[in-house]
Amino acid sequence: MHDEDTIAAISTPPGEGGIGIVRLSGPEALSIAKRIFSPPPGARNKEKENKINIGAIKTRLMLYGFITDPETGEQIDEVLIAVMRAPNTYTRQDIVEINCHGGAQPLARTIELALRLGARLALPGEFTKRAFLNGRIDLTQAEAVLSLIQAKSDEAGRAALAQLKGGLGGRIKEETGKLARICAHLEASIDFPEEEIEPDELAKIMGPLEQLAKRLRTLSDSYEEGKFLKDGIKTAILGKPNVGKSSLLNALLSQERAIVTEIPGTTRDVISEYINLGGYALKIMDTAGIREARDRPEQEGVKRSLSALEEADLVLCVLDGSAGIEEQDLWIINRIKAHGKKSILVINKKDLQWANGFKETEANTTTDGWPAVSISAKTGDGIAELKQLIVENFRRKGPSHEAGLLITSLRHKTALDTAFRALGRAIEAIGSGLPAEIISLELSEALRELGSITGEVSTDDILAMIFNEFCIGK
Ligand SMILES: Nc1nc2c(ncn2[C@@H]2O[C@H](COP(=O)(O)OP(=O)(O)OP(=O)(O)O)[C@@H](O)[C@H]2O)c(=O)[nH]1
Ligand SMILES: [Mg+2]
Repeated sequence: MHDEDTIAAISTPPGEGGIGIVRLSGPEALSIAKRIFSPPPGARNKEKENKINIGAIKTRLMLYGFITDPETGEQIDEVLIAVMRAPNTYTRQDIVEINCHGGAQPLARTIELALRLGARLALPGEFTKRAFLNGRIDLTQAEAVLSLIQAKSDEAGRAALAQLKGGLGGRIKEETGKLARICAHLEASIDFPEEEIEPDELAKIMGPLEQLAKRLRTLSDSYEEGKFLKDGIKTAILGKPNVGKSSLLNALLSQERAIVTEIPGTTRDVISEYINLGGYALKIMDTAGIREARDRPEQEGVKRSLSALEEADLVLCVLDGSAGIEEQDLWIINRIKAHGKKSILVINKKDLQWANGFKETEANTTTDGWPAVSISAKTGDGIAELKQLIVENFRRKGPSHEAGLLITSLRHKTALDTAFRALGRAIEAIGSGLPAEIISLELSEALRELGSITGEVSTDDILAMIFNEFCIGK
C-alpha cells in the first residue's frame, strides 16, 4: 500500500451549497473521525456505542451527529458521516466522508480539526493518485476522472465515462499482452540460442505485427475527434466589418449577446461564448471586423481578430452577399487559407437581394471549395444548416467511435504513435533479415510505450510475462 499518511480535503467546490464534503483517506481516517464526531444528544445507546467504536462501524454506513472540537467540546456542525472501509474504497484505504452544511465556515472548521488531529491537506488529485498507486484504477482511468469532471458536453462526458470504466485501458492491455507474447518468444530465442528462431518463423510474426500496427494507428487517429470532444472546438467568426459577425454569434446563441449596429467597426474585442452542438462544446469567438483600422482601439481589435484566427480549430468566414465580394473579403479568405484552417464560408444577409453579379458558387470557388452555406443572421434562415455543417466537419465515422473508444489525450496519442513507429521499424528489420536482437529492441520500445499509457507495464512486468510464458527452468 502506497502513502501511509492520512490525507484530508474539502471535496466540494467553494461557495455556498446544500452540503459540502470533507473527505479523509488513510490509516488514521477512522480514528480522527471518531475523535471529532459525536452522536446527537439523547441518542440511543447503540449509537453511542457506535460513536465509541466508530472504527467498528460497518462499511458504507452513514451516521447522523455533530462535529465537535474534542478539546473545547464546542459543536461545529450538524453532519452525516459515511464510513468506507479498506480495501473496497476509491483509494483502497479507509475513507471517511463528512457531509457538512455547504458553507465556508463549517467546512473550514471541520477540516481544521482533521488537520489538527494528524491529517495532512491533500494535494490536487491525490485521492485519485492513491487509487492508481494502490492498483484500483489504471492511468487511463485516473485521467478519465478528470475528463469527466471537466466534460463540457454530453458526448465528452460519455467518452470520459467509457474510459473511466476501463474501455481504453482494457483495449491497450489487450494489445500489450499480444505484443508481449511476441516479444517473449523473440527474447527466448536470444537468451537460449539452442532454441534458435528460423527466419521463416520470424516472417510469421510479421502478419500479427502489421495488424497490431494498423489497430494502433486507427486508435491514434481517433484523437482528431476525441480532442475536440474533450476540449471543445474553438470557432472564430471572421470577416470584414458589418457583414453580420456579431449577428451570427447572437443567432447561434439565440441570445442578444453582442452589440449589433449598422456602423462598421462596432465590435472591438473578442467575445467568447460556449454552445453545445451535436454533443460538441463550441467556443465561439466573435471578432472585430478586419480592415485598415481607423483608431487605436480598432487597431488592437483587428490584432485580436488575427490572434483568434491563429488559435481557432474552425473558422466561420462571413461574407455579406448583398454587398458582394470585395477586395477586403479576398484578403481575409487568403489569410485564412494561408493558416490552413478548417473553414466554412458563411454568406449572410440572404433575406436581402444579392449584389449585382454576385453568385454563391463563384464566391465558393475563391475559397478552394470550403463548405458554404447561405444564411440570414437576421431571420435565422440557414442557421440550422450551418450547425449541421459544423458538426459534420468534426464527426468521424470510424469503427473506434462506434465502439465508444476514442483517444482524448495527447499523452495517449504520442505513446501510440511512438509505439506505431517502433513497430514499423521492427517490421522493416524483419523484412531486411536483421538479427532478432534488433527486432526485439524495437518491439520492447513499442511495449514500453503502450505500457506507459495504462502505467502498468514496467520492465519487471515484461520479465514476468517472459517467465510465465516460457516456464524457463527446464
Ligand atoms: N438584412 C440583414 N441585415 C443583417 C443581417 N445580419 C446582420 N445584419 C445587419 O448588418 C449590420 C451589421 O451587423 P453586425 O452583426 O454588427 O456586423 P459585424 O460583422 O459584427 O460588424 P463589426 O462588428 O462592425 O465588424 C447591422 O445593421 C445588422 O442588423 C442579415 O442577415 N440580414
Ligand atoms: Mg460585430
